Amino acid sequence: INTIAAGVVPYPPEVAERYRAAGYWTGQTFPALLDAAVAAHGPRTAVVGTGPSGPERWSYGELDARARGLAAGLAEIGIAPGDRVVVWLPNVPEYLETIFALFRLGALPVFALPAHRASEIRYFVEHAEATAIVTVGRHDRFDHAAAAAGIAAEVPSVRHVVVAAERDAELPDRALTLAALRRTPPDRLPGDDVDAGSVAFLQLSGGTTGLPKLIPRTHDDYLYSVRASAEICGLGPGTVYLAALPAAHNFTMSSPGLLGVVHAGGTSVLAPSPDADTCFGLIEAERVTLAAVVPPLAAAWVQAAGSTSRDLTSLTTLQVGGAKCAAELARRIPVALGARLQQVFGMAEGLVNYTRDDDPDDVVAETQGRPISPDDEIRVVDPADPDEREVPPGEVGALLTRGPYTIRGYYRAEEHNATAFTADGFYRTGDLVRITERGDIVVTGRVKEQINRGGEKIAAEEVENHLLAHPDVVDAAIVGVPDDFLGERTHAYVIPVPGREAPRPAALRRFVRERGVAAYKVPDTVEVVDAFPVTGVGKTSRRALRAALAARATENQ
Ligand code: J2J
Repeated sequence: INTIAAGVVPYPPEVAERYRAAGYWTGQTFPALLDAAVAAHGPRTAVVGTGPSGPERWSYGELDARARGLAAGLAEIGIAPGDRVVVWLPNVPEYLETIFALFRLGALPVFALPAHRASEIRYFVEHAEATAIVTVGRHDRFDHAAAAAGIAAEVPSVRHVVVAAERDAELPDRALTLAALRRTPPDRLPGDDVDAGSVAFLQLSGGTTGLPKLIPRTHDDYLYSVRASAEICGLGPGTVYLAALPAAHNFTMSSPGLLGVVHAGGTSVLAPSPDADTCFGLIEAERVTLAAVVPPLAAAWVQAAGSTSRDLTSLTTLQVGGAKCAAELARRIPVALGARLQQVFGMAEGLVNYTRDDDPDDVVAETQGRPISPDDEIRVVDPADPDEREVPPGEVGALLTRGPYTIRGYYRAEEHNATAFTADGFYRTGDLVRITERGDIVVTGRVKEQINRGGEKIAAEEVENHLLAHPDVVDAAIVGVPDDFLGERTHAYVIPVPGREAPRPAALRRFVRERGVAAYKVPDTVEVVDAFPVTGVGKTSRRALRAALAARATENQ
């Protein structure tokens, strides 16, 4: 079976053929990935974590039995191959059970982050025409199940809300518990016959425009990146991986992440929270060997390591990615944590770069590594040149990429795709980079209209649109300003409707939060102004305005 094709930009057939011939695309599907793990490592521990019913520890055999049983229950309520299902779960073992159940069904997870709130989830549900939402009850002082039920009541495509909760948990109308859907695991399920060239799931983009984008990834392309990542990072059955960041983030999932661990037959430990206290406790208790974090977390862990009584000696590698890791921080990591650093520069659209184990220390500290695949094509071009000519070797330019696991288009986004991709299929990453003589990538900045708040991506326009929804606001501009801890935080300039009382900064922040957006998108600071306090950009682009405002806000720090 082929899952979905409408709204997906396929790889050109001759390119797909080349990737198959080169051995990158092997025809392996997600169900086959789990089959292989069960066959080779059945009794080994696949996942450790705390779910709604308490601590869990499942072998590969148990994970598979649960996934099959849940798949059967989901099929019974009408979830079918090709259906999109929004997975809105924190780091609980049921996350893995759910995604493999959906893969076993040939249904497509749409990965939401636990921090997302109703306005984002509603958009994913509508854009993907999802038929179900899988979530938890109360988590992080927010009732996910109630929010999901509210969306289900408004969006006609959604027929079910499934909640990872105990069987007797109190649930909103129309919601079912995941436990109530568990059946006797059947031998065969529709996903066993899925075509590896078809789309396996929809991943989220960091976003640069008013609306987030969905990223369609195929079994073939994604699992190539997972297997190759597992090899680069030296994963094996002895690997114990700590998922400190949200499980659904592309980094945690695939670089080499939870799926790389399944491929290698190792153990994944799901951290309920990324703080040093929780994670150091888990590292000690489970003898964690590998963990992945964003730079602000790495800094917090380095700090905490000075006074911890926990035994961290099992940790051999700390991966840092999602945002630029300062060289000073990079150099402190091995000293403070007794672990090797690996820098990871990746994106949910595809391309992932790693520093390698045998790289010199300076390369590991100062570069963001090099691509996974010999067939990752990299072009560094002059961002101001309409013909996008390459800059001379070693100079800074905008990074374009194409390759065996980089998408050719966002899901149902024809108009945006026309600017996000070149005519010959390169993805415009929006990152500014230079390539060292050795061929390593150094990220130096970006040209995209996105703020990277400690690894969490914020599209300026999306937040501006929320501010513009306020009746007393006529215009708004969001800019990123340097922050010691996060690398960058957000500052909003807001112009009130003339003649009316200007809304207060705190009220505007509350307004954005109450529209139901992830907390990390709420502007860190708001400044109410009569006019944007920069001159000379009046008639130019929004981008030029933001750049000038950001420069000004930074100067005023
Ligand atoms: C500078 N900028 C970085 C880095 C990502 C592995 C790791 C990270 C992501 C990810 C991912 C950076 N230094 N080391 O998907 O599989 C910024 C760039 C990039 C954007 C992508 C993975 N690592 N970035 O962060 O889709 O701007 O993926 O284009 O969330 O994060 O963001 P995202």
